Amino acid sequence: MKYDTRLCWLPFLGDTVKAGFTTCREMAEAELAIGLRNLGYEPPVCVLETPGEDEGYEIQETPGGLTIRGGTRGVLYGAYSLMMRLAAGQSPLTAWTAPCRSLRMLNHWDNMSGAVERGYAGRSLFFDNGKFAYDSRRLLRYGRILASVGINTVCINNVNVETPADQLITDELLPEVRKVADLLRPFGIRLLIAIDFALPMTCGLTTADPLDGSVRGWWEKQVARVYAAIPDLCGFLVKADSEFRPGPGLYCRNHAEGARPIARALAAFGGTLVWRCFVYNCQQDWRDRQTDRPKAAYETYAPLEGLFDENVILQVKYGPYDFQVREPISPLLYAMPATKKALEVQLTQEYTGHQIDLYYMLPQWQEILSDLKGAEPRYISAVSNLGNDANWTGHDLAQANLFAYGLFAWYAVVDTAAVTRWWIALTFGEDPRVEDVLLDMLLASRELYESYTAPLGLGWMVNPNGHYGPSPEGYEYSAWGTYLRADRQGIGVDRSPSGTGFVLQYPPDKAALYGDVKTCPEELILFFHRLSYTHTLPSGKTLAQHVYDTHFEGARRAEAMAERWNALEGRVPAEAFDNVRARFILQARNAREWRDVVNAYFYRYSGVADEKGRVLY
Ligand code: GCV
Repeated sequence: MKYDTRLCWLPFLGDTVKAGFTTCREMAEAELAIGLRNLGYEPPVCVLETPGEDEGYEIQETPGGLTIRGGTRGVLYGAYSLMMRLAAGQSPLTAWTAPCRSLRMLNHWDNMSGAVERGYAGRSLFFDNGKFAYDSRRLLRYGRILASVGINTVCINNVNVETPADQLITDELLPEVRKVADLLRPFGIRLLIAIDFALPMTCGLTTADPLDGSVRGWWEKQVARVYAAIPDLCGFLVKADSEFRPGPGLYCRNHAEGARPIARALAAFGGTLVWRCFVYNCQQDWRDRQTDRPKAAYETYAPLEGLFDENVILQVKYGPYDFQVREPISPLLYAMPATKKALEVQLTQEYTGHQIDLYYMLPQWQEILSDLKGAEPRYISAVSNLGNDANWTGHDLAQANLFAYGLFAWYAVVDTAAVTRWWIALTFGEDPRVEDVLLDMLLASRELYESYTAPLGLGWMVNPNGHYGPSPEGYEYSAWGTYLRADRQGIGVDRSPSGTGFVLQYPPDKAALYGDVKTCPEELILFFHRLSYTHTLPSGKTLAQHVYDTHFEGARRAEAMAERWNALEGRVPAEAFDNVRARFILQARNAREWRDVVNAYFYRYSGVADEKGRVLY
């Protein structure tokens, strides 16, 4: 069969989705009619809805054919699963499966202008020029792609709700939001809307103080209006007191107080308030050594355990900084066991290569989850990597991150290699040579990217603002709280109990592990400790030599990856071949630049000669 990589991983469904349905069951039957025919599968497939169930499903053999039995949304998930299994040459049968997490969210950072904040795949799928502007056929395909991997909640607007034009719940824009909700409903997808904490003031109130009665009443009225338009809305998403966005701090209220009036208004309609915890002082004085940015979220929220309403979910980034390549898990995720939490990951490659460099995230997510054993958040959210580029994600191979995210969100623990192979087979067919090469490349991509960028958990050596390419001190002289504090003696911040004390926010076993330089995992050693350049790492190398060696090796491997891809010419569709080849060439160049800049930086500060004589400047 002819396949087209622009279609993500469902080429057997073609590029048209039937419209006009209201239920997942109708959608499931329509999709099966197209997909099974294209896959050449003839036995009858029966779709049965199980009363009282929502998302679970099973696929069983019945006389002469197959039966998908599932809940309201489960029947659609079952239909995609069946077709995706057949398409990859697997048995279609599945025992009953239901998701580990009831909210599997995708957050777009799309502005009404059409620009996507931290977007590397073109412009918004939803907005342009201050208006809703989308191709509804493409939005139906978007719904199909998301539903095929079980994503059930999307926020289409940026958490930075900055201009009056970005406020989606106004009388003018709400009917437009409703149309999108209607389009996505048959895919089992509900909307979240990002709202501005200070919206009451944009709309004429003199305050947004959450303890003010008029503010409470105002939110009640707005929420009632929104639910009249979209009765199955999931709820609101809020970024407050964060990076210049207004929040309860303006009124000396804490975040539980800040969330309460909005949460109560939503609760009346069964709605959820997703409240982000990306809170820190972004105007920090570099001389202030008491303030340590990674400590901020825990300091803000942990004391509020038990004070948030039942329908509030705290959305916490996986690391205490901001989606760096290597960070420890945020200590807030181990805290507040009685509070609902969502793990936030970032599919869009803000600090991880801008969808130019290859960076496959599933191994990292699995690592996060295994570290969180016993404290796994019940919900999950990912910042979208999608845009209006023909291939959705800029880099063809970045589609793998969306696919893996959906399965990871559903199953929590997955077989990394099996999921990755499944994506490869669906996207590129079943050529074992292509599978081998791609599997290797994807699974090694994070360590590769890490090896030529900021070393040993240090982070933040990126060019400011854009966050692509090297600039070791790009953030050193600004107020964002991301200091490396390098000098002739050493580099890094001491976060042990005798330093900033950040480690003490962890459970005791983790605090002991990270707090002692002798036990701290090597890959995080500069996150937690300040070390001299001649410090001997567990590998036996000095810090400086480790940096030189990893950077030379990383740049070499990036080059080798580009060559390995070239050998696949003719085995993958020409458009995909060219798309990836062009990016691998850029990645190899980026890796060389990182190598030279980071090595020179460490050499000049340390004066430690490279024992192989390669670092000369
Ligand atoms: C949406 C980082 C990004 C911002 C982003 C912010 C957030 O700081 O650089 O673009 O804003 O995270 O997650 O809110």
